[in-house]
Amino acid sequence: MARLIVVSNRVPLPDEHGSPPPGGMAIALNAALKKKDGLWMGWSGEVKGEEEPPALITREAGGITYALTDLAQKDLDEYYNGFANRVLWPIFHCRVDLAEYARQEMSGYYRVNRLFADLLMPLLQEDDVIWVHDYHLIPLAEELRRRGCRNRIGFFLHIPWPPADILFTVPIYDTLLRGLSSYDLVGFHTGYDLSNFAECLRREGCGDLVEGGFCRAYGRLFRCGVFPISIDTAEFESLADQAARDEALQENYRRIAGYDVVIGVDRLDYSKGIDQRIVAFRRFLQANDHRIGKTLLLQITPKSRSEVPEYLAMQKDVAELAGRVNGDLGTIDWVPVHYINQSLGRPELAGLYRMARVGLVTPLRDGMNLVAKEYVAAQNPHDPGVLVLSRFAGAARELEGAVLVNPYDPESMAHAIERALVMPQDARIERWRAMMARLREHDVYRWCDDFLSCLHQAQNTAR
Ligand code: GDG
Repeated sequence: MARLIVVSNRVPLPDEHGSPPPGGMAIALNAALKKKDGLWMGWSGEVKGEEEPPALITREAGGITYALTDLAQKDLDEYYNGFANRVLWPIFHCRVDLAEYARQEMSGYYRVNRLFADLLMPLLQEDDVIWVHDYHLIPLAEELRRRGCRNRIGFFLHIPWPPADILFTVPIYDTLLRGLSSYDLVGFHTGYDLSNFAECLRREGCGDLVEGGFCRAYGRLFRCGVFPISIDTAEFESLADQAARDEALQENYRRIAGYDVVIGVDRLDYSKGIDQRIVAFRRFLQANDHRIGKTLLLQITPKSRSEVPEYLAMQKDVAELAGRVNGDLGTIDWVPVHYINQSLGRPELAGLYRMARVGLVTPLRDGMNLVAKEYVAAQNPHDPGVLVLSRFAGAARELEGAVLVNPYDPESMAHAIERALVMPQDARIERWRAMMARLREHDVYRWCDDFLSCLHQAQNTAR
């Protein structure tokens, strides 16, 4: 049996009982790894001294081998905080204005990819299948091939692929494009991402899609496809059911249970449109007097990437904005924006999704957005809430029962919130059923199986 090797920047490690950490993707990949005697490689999350030689620490848990490496501070600053999160992340989310390109960080990015290739090569067996995740590791296949690796290697991009003119603002965009041509399979969330990728190749004059799900580029023929990621739908449904019966949790929610709750859940990230959402919520309250004192926005936003300056600045901006709306509109007994800048447990999150009448998921751009899917899966089938979803989230291409909005237009968002709140029950049920049917059929296990079965058939060849 071919082993499965997963490589990602961070590795979600199991707890002391060997159970995978919460989160659909980690659970699905763990299940696939367990079936295939698998190995998961990535950064340990620890920083090592500059002088210490690179090394892999391996450990077994729950039938999976974890191979982890520490990174030097300089590597981390240049590869992760630098090129990955200050160039690729903003540009792939069409925020060219926020990209800070530095040649040195780009070399750090390639240096860490070479390090990953050096460390992984000795662990590989002849028929291992390798699945590389996300923008941190685009050059990994090319580096492995240089070291003689002939295994099947797949790549999945968790974030959007940008339009050509946006990608071309990265000074080394051609090296990134070429790097992808070393994979056997390159996967995206949506057809839009795939067609942007193809457009980049065409405009560069170095390739295009060809029939049958293939791409010909830089003299190579490899597979390309669309694999929309999803959630563990059944698990989320059952978490929400349990939360609805959990007296302690319900007691916790008592203070907000009498209000119409509109919920937002996002990592603190400028791509998620959190400040635009708060502005739209203020507009909604101002335009709908009868909602004053009766509706609140519950915005749950764990901190992320605090080492990157844009994220630190945003932390302050969002907190100030929430405070301003509360100061301007709040009363002694009503706080319009409940802003929680911490991570909550998944059962609690599921319970809050269930109690919220509106799921307000309005990223400015998002590869998929799992929160939108979690909100749907957590609803009460007899009295579901309404998903208000940005048209710029990958999820908008699947969740046809959502009320779609333009997150740049506060008026239309304000209008959509009111429309969601007054939507009759039968219309809510009809919309919810359509979305839930999709999520039941296309859960994260299906995503994982679809990608891996395509990868098993794929083979990069010179053409
Ligand atoms: C990237 C792409 C793509 C959030 N707050 C809490 C919490 N969360 C969980 C949510 C959800 C996850 O974090 C966020 O997933 P998203 O998909 O919304 O966003 P990214 O982190 O940006 O992920 C994205 C994804 O990769 C997968 O391919 O969909 O487009 O950007 O699961 O529930 N979880 C807990 N407490 C919180 O406070 N427990």
